[in-house]
Amino acid sequence: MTMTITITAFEQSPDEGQGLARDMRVRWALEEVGQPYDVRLLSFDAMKKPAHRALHPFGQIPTYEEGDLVLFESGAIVLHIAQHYAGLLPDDASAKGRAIAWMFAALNTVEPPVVELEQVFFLERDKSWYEERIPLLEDRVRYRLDDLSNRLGDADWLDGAFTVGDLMMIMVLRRLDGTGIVEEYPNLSAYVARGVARPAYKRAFADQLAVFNDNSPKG
Ligand code: GTB
Repeated sequence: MTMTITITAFEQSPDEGQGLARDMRVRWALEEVGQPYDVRLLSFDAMKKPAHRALHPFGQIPTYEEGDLVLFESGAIVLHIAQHYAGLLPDDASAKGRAIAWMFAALNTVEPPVVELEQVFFLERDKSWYEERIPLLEDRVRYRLDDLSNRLGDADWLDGAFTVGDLMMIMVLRRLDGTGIVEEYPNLSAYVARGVARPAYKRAFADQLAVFNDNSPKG
């Protein structure tokens, strides 16, 4: 018997529907494996209330509920989906291990400098060090993307067929939208374009955009 899957997302995402909040990676994974899901939308206030903190110790989105199972952390959620439903991991045990390694590489090796850049960009613009710090942080991102680009080469995906590793890496690279950095690497730019052209991505993106349009102050 299939159990209903419920995830949480922002009622009003600060990214205005650009699909940069971390529910997008969970939505995309669920679309890839063809699992329907419900979404519980949360205000910033509700995210910090005990009812939500019981599901997520840090009072954040996304969370994932499926029967008795409650998960937080987008990486853990996407890995759970990939391990329990076909479509995001290869059958071969070694290839599966490598796909999971790429997922962790996206989260632990590539995303941290991307998030650091993003945070300075959004939160420290008025600081005296801003102009000096941004190029340093951009170079830290390039340091990772140089290697990622070299490894990808002219392949379509990181290791054979599309996997959860590509899904997570593409979501992390998308966080650089607007900086022009990914565009410095034509193969990474094409890689992201291939990811976002996938029908599952498009469905997930449209669903999170609809939330923003339905809940935006002017909408
Ligand atoms: N490590 C956790 C995970 O991967 O699940 C991080 C979860 C997280 O950062 N959640 C954010 C959140 O709940 C939303 S996604 N923030 C509220 C809080 O901490 O109080 C991060 C995010 C937010 C907004 C944009 N944006 O507007 O572009 C992009 C990403």
